[in-house]
Amino acid sequence: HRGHGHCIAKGADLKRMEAELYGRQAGYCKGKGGSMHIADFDIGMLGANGIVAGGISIVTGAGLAAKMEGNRGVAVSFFGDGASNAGPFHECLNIAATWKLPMIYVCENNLYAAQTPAAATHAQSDVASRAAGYGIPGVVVDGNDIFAVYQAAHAAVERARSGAGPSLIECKTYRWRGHTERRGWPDPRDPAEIEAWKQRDPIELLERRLRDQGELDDAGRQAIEAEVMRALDEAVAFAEASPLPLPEQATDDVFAA
Ligand SMILES: Cc1ncc(C[n+]2csc(CCOP(=O)(O)OP(=O)(O)O)c2C)c(N)n1
Ligand SMILES: [Mg+2]
Repeated sequence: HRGHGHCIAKGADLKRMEAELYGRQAGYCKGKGGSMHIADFDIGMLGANGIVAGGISIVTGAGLAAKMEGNRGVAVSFFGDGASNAGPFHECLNIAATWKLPMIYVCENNLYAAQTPAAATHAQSDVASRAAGYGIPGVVVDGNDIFAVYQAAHAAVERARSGAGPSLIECKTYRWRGHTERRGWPDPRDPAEIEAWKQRDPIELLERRLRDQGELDDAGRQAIEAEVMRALDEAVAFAEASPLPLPEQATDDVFAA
C-alpha cells in the first residue's frame, strides 16, 4: 500500500484508485493491475511498483528525461529501507549523482523490510549515510513530522532545480499493521514498539500543531473529516458500479508474458 498516499498527494483520482482496488474496468489499470501498480502519467505519477526497488530505476529515467528536456521537472522516488539494499538503489544514486540529475530519493524507513528488522540487513542504522559514498547530500528526518519532511524536500527541490543534482532524504517512520495479514505470517514486532509509534501518528501530530497555532478548531477538524468521508463514499460507490473486466479482455494491454 506504500504508493496509495503518494498517488493521492499527487492528485490521482480517488474513484479510479478505488475501482482498481475493486478490480473493476474503471480502475487505473482497468482492474488488472491491482493496488500496487496504480499510475497516472497525465499527472506525473509514474506508478507504484510491486518489484521492490523497481520504481527507483523508472524514476531515475524520468529525472534524466527532465534534464534532457530542461523543463525544471524534479523526479521523486519513494522506496523502503529494504529497497535500499537492492542493486537499483546503488546504481541509480551513482548515475544520478554523476550526471547531476534533478532527483530526490526518499527512503521511507519503517525499520522493517516486510517482517525482517533493518538491523538484520543493514550494518548501519541510517540509510542516509550511504549518500556520502555517491557524493550527494543525505539527511535523516522525522518522517512523522510533515514540517520536517517539507523542509528537507524543499531544500532538495531547490538543489535539483539549480542543476546541482540529486539528494537522499531518509524519513524515519513506521507501519502500524503487519506487512501481510495472511495466515501463517505472524507479525514479529514487539507490541510495545507498535504502541509507541501509534502515539506519534503523523496526522495527530499535525492536528495538534495546527490547534496550538490556532489554525484549526473542532469545526475545522469535523469539516475535513466529513469531506474525506464524502470523497471516499463517492469513490466506493463509483467502484461498485463499474463492471468487472471481461474474460476476453484478459490479454488486452499485455505486452510480454
Ligand atoms: C525484487 C523483489 N524481491 C522481493 C520481493 C518480496 N518483498 C515484498 S515487500 C519486501 C520487503 C521490502 O522492504 P521495504 O523496502 O522496507 O518495504 P516495506 O516492507 O517497509 O513496505 C520484499 C522483499 C519483491 N516484491 N520484489
Ligand atoms: Mg521497510
